[in-house]
Amino acid sequence: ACEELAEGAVLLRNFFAAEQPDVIAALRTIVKAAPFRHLVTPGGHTMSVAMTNCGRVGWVSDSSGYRYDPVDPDSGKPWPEMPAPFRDLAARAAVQAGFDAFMPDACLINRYKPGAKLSLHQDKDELDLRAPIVSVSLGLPATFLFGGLTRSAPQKRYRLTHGDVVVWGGPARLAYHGVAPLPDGEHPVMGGQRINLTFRKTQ
Ligand code: MD5
Ligand code: FE
Repeated sequence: ACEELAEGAVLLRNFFAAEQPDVIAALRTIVKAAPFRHLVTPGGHTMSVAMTNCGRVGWVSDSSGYRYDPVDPDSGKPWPEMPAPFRDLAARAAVQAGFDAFMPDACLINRYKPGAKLSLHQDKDELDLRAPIVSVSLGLPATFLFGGLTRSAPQKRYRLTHGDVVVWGGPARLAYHGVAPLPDGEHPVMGGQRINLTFRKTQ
């Protein structure tokens, strides 16, 4: 089932059932090589969401700013490669949403434990804003906040659950968005956390 949340934003509920075990196995391998860490924002705040990456470049933040970096600053090594089940899932979702030939070069992996949140922001560190962003939700349900093109625009709330995929493109690509503090819970596959895979074409 395909649901248009807003112009350019397509929600695919429970999209990845078939390849779920492959995706989760690949995720565990990535996290062993590049463990989750809490990044510090340029303003000096430690993020409540823990992050890691796979792909040619990874999103990082430190006191000097945000950037996409080919090297994991914690290990000094390249980020783990983007595994085939990740690539396939992202490409398939983009096609389903009406984009084709989506070739992400970065996958930011966000981990929310209860209480973790993502404040309202825009994703604009990527050079090609015509490419969509594909996000895959795993584990505990979260409330996603979807605003408009200005910080003060009214927000809609969507509950995203395990297996939901959202393709953010067109006018939704630059909308302000965030995630409300994660409620406590236990998910049968993922335990007491929510993980979001965010696929991007950065160049
Ligand atoms: C998350 N992550 O649930 C979200 C999924 C991030 C982030 O926001 O920056 O790591 S990606 C949601 C997204 C991306 C691009 C545009 C819009 C939403 N949008 O227009 O609402 O951890
Ligand atoms: Fe974002």
